[in-house]
Amino acid sequence: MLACARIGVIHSVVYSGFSAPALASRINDAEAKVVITADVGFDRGKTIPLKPVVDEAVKTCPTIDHVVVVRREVQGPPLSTPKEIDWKEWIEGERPVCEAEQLDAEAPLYILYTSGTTGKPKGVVHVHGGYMVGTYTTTKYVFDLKDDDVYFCVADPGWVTGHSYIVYGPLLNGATILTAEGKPDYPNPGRWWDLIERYGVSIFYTTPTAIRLLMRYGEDWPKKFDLSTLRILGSVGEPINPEAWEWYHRVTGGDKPIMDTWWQTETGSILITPLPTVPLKPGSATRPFFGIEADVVDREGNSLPANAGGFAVIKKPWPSMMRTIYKDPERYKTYWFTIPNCYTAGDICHKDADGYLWFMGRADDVIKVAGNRLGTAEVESALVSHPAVAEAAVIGKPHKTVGESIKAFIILKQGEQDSPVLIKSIKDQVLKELGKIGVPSEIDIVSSLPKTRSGKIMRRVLKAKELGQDPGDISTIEE
Ligand code: 7RM
Repeated sequence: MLACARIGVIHSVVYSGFSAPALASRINDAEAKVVITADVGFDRGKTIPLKPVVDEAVKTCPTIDHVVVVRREVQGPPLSTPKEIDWKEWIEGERPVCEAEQLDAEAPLYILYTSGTTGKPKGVVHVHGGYMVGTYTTTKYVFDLKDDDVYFCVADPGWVTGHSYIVYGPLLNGATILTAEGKPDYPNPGRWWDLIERYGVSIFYTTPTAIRLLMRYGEDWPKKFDLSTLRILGSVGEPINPEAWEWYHRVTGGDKPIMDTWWQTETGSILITPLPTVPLKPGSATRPFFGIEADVVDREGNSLPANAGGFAVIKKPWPSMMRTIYKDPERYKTYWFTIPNCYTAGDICHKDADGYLWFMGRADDVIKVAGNRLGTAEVESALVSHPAVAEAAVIGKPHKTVGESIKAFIILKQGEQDSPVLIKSIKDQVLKELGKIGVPSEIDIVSSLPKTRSGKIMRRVLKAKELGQDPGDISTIEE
């Protein structure tokens, strides 16, 4: 990524789990000339071949001149020259210094494909100047970055968080970063806590889904390690439910502020977030970063009063906003013309009396029960506040009398058993938290949920399956 930025080449990082057709469609949309791949990847102790997927994909990619292979296996198959190049041989003998290409601030830096709910993935385009301003500034102030910090972000580089908060933001600040391959519970659920102790990590940035995964294994794992070097914590990717917030806070010492950062691939950098000095409310991303003007509005763009649910919008441009959807300017316009005079994020949200923003999920996922709009996050948060529940996903199903009924899919914590008594007590918990309107009429106990690589539950896949419909693009699904 950095080498490309240096010489002014546009990069497009993709998730290593893509199928050959999913990879080919992104290569072809971008008209890429070079693919860089590892021969294999490693996942939970297994070796995952990557090169064969690339081989299959490039058969249908006429623009590709070269495939560069980073060999991680000791004994790999021979490469077919001259099209295929061994990474090590490629860089051997190269000069250690390379002058930076001088570019216009608006020159494209990268394209990152993000899945739309339907149809083909969108190529979000970021540019050199504004993106650097946004990622540099937010990393510096949101994480109060100091020279002696060790900064650890566990995102996947194929997700925008990896771009902005492993690579560009921290490195523009000259930060010392730690990055680790693999899953949080492999070889055991102490993996990240162990790394924090070993490297003296002071800033740790992760996702609610990872926290909930680790919660399943209990508090003994973090307790085994010395986490006293931690100073500031971060969360990104979804609303963090209060249970997960409290757990994360407690196991890391009980006194470190958690920066719940709201942003999107399209925004490039964090827009709604606390700073370390801002009073926190678990579950709220608090208020806009400086320079950002955000609001909660109705469909016509009218500002809503405190506590009323509506659409999250940004009311003026900001440096790191995407500049276009690659080769699809019409699709770009939908962000700016859905609600007049602002950028529509596609999230539903409410603002409390202190001006704190509470994100409740994607507008597409809103469930309407007897005229009441419920955010998926509200119901899921109520479900996981039950001590036996580890993860929950809810969908709306068409219902004759109330419009939609709620169906929940639940993963139980280790050692818990499905039973009618348990289901009843889970429903009672939601009743207590949200009232009758939020109680699911159906609950299925499952062992996993369809998620993206960044841990977002793909509710539309659950819904399509439930209703016997076509799930659309599922290339970003992790399992
Ligand atoms: C960074 C990233 C964007 C969507 C966004 C929201 C959700 C992300 C938070 C959040 C509540 C948060 N980019 N989202 N962060 N919701 N609180 N702190 O995730 O393009 O992959 O997704 O993620 O729905 O629109 S993304």
